[in-house]
Amino acid sequence: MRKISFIILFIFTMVFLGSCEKEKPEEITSKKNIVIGYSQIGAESSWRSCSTKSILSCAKDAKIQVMFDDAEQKQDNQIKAIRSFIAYQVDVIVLSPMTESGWENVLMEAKVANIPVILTDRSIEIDDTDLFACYIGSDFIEEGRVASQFLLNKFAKEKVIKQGAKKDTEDINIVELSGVENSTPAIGRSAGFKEGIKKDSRFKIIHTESGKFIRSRGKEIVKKLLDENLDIDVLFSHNDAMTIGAVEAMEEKGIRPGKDIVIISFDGEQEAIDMLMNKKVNCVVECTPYLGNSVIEAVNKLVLKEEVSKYIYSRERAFNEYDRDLKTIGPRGY
Ligand code: GZL
Repeated sequence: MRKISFIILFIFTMVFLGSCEKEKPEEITSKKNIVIGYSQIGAESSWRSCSTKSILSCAKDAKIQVMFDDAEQKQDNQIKAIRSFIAYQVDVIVLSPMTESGWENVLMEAKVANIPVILTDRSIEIDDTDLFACYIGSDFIEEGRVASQFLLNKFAKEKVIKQGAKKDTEDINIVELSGVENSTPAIGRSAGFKEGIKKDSRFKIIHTESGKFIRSRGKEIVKKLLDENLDIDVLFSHNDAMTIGAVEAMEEKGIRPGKDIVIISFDGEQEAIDMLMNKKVNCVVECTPYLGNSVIEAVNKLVLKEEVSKYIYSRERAFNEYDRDLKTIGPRGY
């Protein structure tokens, strides 16, 4: 079934795409038709769907053909797709790796076939970094640090957050809803956040569980914890999809999200920004899905054998309840 969908999707992506956002990547000077193989993780969040569209539409605008494969959240499917791209002798492979390990062999096959690999959105843990041409995406550790800084500021201002708390040194209990285990965003956001909250000994992560970046899993986990009467002061959620599910679980229990439980989230999806404006979420750390321009520019350079920076990090910001300009946030597009 997947093979057929692969071919159909390939035809689809060449026909029904909107235009690329913002400025257009510079036109390629080489004559040949460029073909790239693009292995995408899946469609688990609005963020993911937007990141796919960004790359496909920018490729279309640059007249670059795309062999696209949706791996349906399975690394094995990504490895199979990469082997198909190698067999087809694409010019460049674009890979959003589901998790950080297990890529050495297939990337060595791409190297032997002389096909450069661009990592986008997520990175990999590998000894030989020559096996990929560049990484284009977020600095997730920095995203985690930014989230911790919000929390440090908030609790510095509001010492006592629990009703009837006896002293302002009382522990602040944090539940961590993590993303896909061993994925770069889950590893980085957690590491950056934990590094930051060390500055205030009241912060205690009392429970960590993976919701795999999926809304329904976020809801299930938080419902279970609330049913167990876990004393939660803060929810640290690795993406907006899980946050939205968690908010549903809280409201079904009569708990006021953003007030009874402080909520920090990542991505910057429209629904999360709306919740921030409605005071149901306290901080949203942006993770831009608009990587298409940077990816296609890197493709063009690699085809021309030009130098490409090894790490190309997105510029991102955070939104929180203390911002005075929340109303000026434009449509997010995802
Ligand atoms: C981050 C990306 C993550 C998003 C989630 O770059 O890999 O995966 O934060 C998505 O929404 O599932």
